[in-house]
This record gives sequence, structure tokens and C-alpha cells, in this order.
Amino acid sequence: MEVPTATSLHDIYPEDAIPVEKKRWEKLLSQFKEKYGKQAEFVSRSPGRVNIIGEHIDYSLYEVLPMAVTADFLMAVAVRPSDERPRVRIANVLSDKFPTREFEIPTEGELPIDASEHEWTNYFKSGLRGVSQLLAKKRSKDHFVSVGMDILCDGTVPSGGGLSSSAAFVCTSSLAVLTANGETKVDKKELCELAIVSERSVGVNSGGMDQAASVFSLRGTALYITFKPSLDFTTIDFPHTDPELTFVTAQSFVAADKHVTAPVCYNLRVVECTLAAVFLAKAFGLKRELPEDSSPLGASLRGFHDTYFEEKQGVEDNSKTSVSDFEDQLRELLRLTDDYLPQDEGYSRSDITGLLGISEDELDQRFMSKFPVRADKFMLRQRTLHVFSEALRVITFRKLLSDPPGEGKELIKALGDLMNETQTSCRDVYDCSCPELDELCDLARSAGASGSRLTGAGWGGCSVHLVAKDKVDAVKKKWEEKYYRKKFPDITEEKLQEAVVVSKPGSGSAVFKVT
Ligand code: NG1
Ligand code: MG
Repeated sequence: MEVPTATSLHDIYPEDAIPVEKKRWEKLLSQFKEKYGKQAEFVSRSPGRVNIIGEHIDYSLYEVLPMAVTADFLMAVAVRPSDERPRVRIANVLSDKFPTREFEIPTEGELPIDASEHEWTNYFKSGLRGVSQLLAKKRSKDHFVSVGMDILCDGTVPSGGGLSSSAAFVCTSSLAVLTANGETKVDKKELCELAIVSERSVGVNSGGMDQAASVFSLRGTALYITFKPSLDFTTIDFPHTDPELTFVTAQSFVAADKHVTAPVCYNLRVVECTLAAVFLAKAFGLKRELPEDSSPLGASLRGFHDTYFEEKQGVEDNSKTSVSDFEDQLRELLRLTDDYLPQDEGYSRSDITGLLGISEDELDQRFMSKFPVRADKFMLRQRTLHVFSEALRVITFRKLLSDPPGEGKELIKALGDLMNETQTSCRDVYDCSCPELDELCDLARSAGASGSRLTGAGWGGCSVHLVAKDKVDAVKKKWEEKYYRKKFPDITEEKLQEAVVVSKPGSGSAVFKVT
């Protein structure tokens, strides 16, 4: 499965986006020539994504169901003369916010990345570092030095907007460096795994959903992404219903800067889910240690789930279980969680070390040293109940899409109900919503949306809504009057356009050869 080489914008964008994208690409390429005095050789692009359902469960290695959006991150690139020392010149079309950066590519040792400062080129550097390691392995060298590059970027994925601007940037960067170094056939899975590891080196201990959605997406379909036994995906077509299913994204404009809040938000949730997994393994008296897996801290609720049923049923590999048995397993785990994780008020470090039989130092070292977190209590019960119930909702959602009940209205209601349940669980159980997101959801439902929820990490950023086509205008109007114009009285028309986007399932990463 290789990253496609596009020869026309029609290979990348839906027809109605072409006029705007054509102007944007012409501007990027003409500014490239102006800035570097030569023509770009190729453009690397990767889109943002909206997560339809399956929130905060990818790092627990449960399946998720996102789709790529039209908004993407572009990099126009030309390779620098090989007789010069390899250096990167990188600039952003929105140059007022992101001034040009130049840095040398070290011919010895690794490219330093200071994850403590939130510098925009860190995402590029993490991609460059990842590619250098990959190509050293592929070309069996102990060290690989990339060629020098002149780069001009342009992104339309709102940063910190919950549509995975960071993953789009890392995927585009890695693809650009691979292409600049002569890789003409880039394997999608390789690119995705490279981007997942690279993004973690920038300081957020993320799962793999965003990069997978950005790389694998095929226009017109949603992605059902699995992380176990390895990263994989299947594409899901949306049934053609009457009224047509429409997904609308709405920005809260509450900046969700994961780097700042990570120790008490995102990275803390990763620690809580990992602790819940090892806690349950002990509480259930599993004989075997949890398997080392690809989750950010090496142990996950999915790993606990599979190990528990392998031991209980004496089977070798629980991932071969049928979908309906898997659903029954999740229901059983929800019931058992009620008994085995009863403390609503959360678990202290000593509650956890007491059960695990380890010291507090070991607890900190093993689970909280890679990415520091700040918490006295770990809400293991709530996070576990959310993860198992959300994993169930994803399976139900997918079954509805592949085998829709009756006619359109019934399907839209059933899908919407699941999305509303996810929002309730994110707000009340996983505690990753915020008042503005809750308000956007309430307003949308009051105007006829059938499903409304935050999308992405939450704590601000973006929301996604399932709306029958004939109700989209009413929902937009309600937000404009009751949310945007109220909270931002001087909001511009352009900003309003950016705030609310009808999202069509878009295509994934691509390289565009500039002839
Ligand atoms: P956002 O914040 O929308 O990019 C983050 C994680 C995902 C996933 C979602 C929650 C990063 C790069 N991505 O998405 O892996 O865990 O939150 O479902 O942090
Ligand atoms: Mg992100």
C-alpha cells in the first residue's frame, strides 16, 4: 500500500474544493520561486482528520473510526545542491506567525529536538529524525544523513483545533524527507508508524489514530483503524441515505494546547489508563504479566482485556475472537469493573502501590517519568468505564454503517444516539470536555442535529455533529446567533467560515510532482 503520486488536484480534493485549492497551490508555488529563486520539485501533503467516534481509546489500543478532512498541511520542496553541507531552510506562507527557520542537518549523531519549547519546526525535526533512522536501517548504514532541503509550508488545519494539525504536519514532513531522499515508493504503514513515533518525541504521548487517518484515508470513506495485533485499517463506505448523512465540524475557539495541559490532561489520561490496566491485571489475579505492546507506556487496557480472556478461556490469541464475542467480553468487563474498581473518589499512589506491591519510586519511574504528570488521585474507575463503553459504541456504530437498519431517518437517529452517548461519557466520565463544547452540542441538538460531540482530545478545540442535510442551515444559524456572535461579537465573516465546516471524507497523504 503505497502513498500515491498525484498528478492533478482532482486526485486529492473533492470537486467543490478545487477552485480554492487551485489558487492556494498556485500561491504556494509562486512564493516558493520568489523566496528560493528556483521551482519546487514536489509538494508533500497530509490532511487533518475528524474523529467520528472512538475518543481517547486509541492509546488503549481499541478500534476508532475517524475520517480525513479536506484541510491539510502542504510542503513545497526542492533539494539543495549536494555539494553544500546539508541544511534545511523552512518557511511558512503564514510567515508572520512562523518566521523562516534554518538549521544544519548534523552529519554525525542525532538532530537535537528540545521538546520543552513548543517550537513549530520541532514537528519537522521529529519527522526528519525518524526518516534518518528508518533510512539508516533500510540502507543498512549505521547513520543516514538526509539531503539539504528548501521548504515552503502552508497549512489549513486550524492548529490546536482538534482536527490533528500536529499529525498532519508530522506526516507531511516525514513524507517530504523520504521523497527528497529518493524514496519513490513510500509504504503507507511505514510512514504512519514513523509519524506516530516521531510525534511522541515532541512531547505528547499520543495514540496512533491521527497519523493513521491522515495517511490511510481514501476519499469518500471513513476508516476503521485497528492497533492490535498490529496497525491496520479497513475503509467503511457511508450508506447513501435519504436524507443524506452530513458531518459538520464546529470550532469552540477554546485553544486546546496539549503541550501546556498535557501533565494534567492528555498525558495524565494515558497514565490513568495504563495504571488501570496493570491494576486490573493484579486485581483479577492474572498469572501472566501484561504483554508489552505498542501503547505509549507499553501496557494497555486492550492488553489486559485480551490476557484476561486468553487465561479465562484457555485460548492462545483473543484477537481472533468474533465481533459478537468481543462485544460480550466488553460487556462482561464493564460489569466486572464495577466490582473491581469501586472507588469513585479515585486511587492514590499508595492505593496503587499497595495492590501492585511496588514502591512509589518504582511507580513514578515506570509510569510517570517519560512524560511527567501531576495528580494526587488517579480516576481508574471512570477512565476504564469510558474506554470499555466507548469501544462498544465504535463496534455498534460500524455495524450500523455496514448494515443500516431501515431507511435514512432511523439510521441517522441510531448513529446520532451513539455520538451523544460518547459526548456524555467524555463530559461526565472521562472529564475531557469543557463548557463551550457542551454548549455547542446542546445548541446543535436543539436545532435538529441527531448526534453532537467533541472530537479529538477535547478540553477545547473542535466538535463534530451528525446532521441530516436539510437541517444543516438551522444548526449553523443557531450557532452563529447563540454562540459565535455572542462570544465573539466582532467575529469576521472569514473566521465564521473557518469555524463551521461541512466535512466530506477526504483522501490521505500524497506526493504531487511539480512538472
Ligand atoms: P488531537 O488532539 O485531536 O490531535 C489526540 C491524540 C489522538 C487521540 C485523541 C483522542 C495527538 C497527536 N493525538 O488527538 O491520538 O488520542 O487525542 O481520541 O495527541
Ligand atoms: Mg494533534
